[in-house]
Amino acid sequence: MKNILVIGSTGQIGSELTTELRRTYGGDHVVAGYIPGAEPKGELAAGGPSAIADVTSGEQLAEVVKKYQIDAIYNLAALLSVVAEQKPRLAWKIGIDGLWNVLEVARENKCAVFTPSSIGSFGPSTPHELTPQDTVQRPKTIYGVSKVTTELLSDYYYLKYGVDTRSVRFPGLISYVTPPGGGTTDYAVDIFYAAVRGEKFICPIAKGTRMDMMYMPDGLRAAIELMEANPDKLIHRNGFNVTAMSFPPEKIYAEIRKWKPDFKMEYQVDPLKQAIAESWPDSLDDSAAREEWGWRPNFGIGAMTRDMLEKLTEKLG
Ligand code: AKB
Repeated sequence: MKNILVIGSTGQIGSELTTELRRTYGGDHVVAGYIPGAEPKGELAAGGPSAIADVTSGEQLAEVVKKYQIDAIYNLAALLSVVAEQKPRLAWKIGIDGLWNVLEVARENKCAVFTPSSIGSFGPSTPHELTPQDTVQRPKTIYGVSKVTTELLSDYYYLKYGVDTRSVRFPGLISYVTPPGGGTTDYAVDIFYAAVRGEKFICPIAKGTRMDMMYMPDGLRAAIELMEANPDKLIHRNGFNVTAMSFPPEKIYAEIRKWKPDFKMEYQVDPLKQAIAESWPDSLDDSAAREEWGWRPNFGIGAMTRDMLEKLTEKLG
């Protein structure tokens, strides 16, 4: 059985991905990597081993990889788009200097590496409708610059050293488990918390602004299925367009109101978030992922909304 290290196991994706990987590969085979101050708790702490795995220290990563005889690393350490604009140096240090350390450790220890890219790797000059797999990537945010670099550096390590690097360009991920922090697509999660708490939602993104989104169970499956895909079938590697739905704020609001007719939303547009959102695709073409490794989402906007409302209502009591 494969041994896996999840770096960033207590974050929005990591907390659910670690649990899902443990279900598939067994608890003892999946190490929850964390940084001090963000220790795993509850099920995450009890379900298997955990270890400090800070991407800014190559030596420390190497120790963990050797100790647990790691075969595959899911590297989820990154700042999201809005917070990265406020701390560009830190975003680079974690996203790129950190990735360098991960790739070096992977090269020395023959590990496969998954590092997510994002719709943030595209920019204003990218075609916005059905954004192709291979197209212009000239983002104007540090998040985008670091995601394009992530894709290129990961490709480089594959081509030069044969490191098995793979990634997807995640859209906004919607989940009821761990809230995201500092992203442009966070509103699509926050709106559900407001609806379930019976509060009015103040929307930071303008009416008509479409972005790609995905329900977390599909996001987890995308990462795991790509890492399990037959390498002979992969023409691309870093990273694949994947999507499940694309909507503007008024569409998700209307969808929630089917279940909560009294729910209210008002717009107070945040200029930074809006500028980032407008520079991203309106909808992705994910046919390369479908053709090369059989990607298919299970949740559209209706099924996702229903499940989110149900699960969040249980969670918030
Ligand atoms: C963000 O909004 O920053 C992220 C992303 C789409 O990469 N959720």
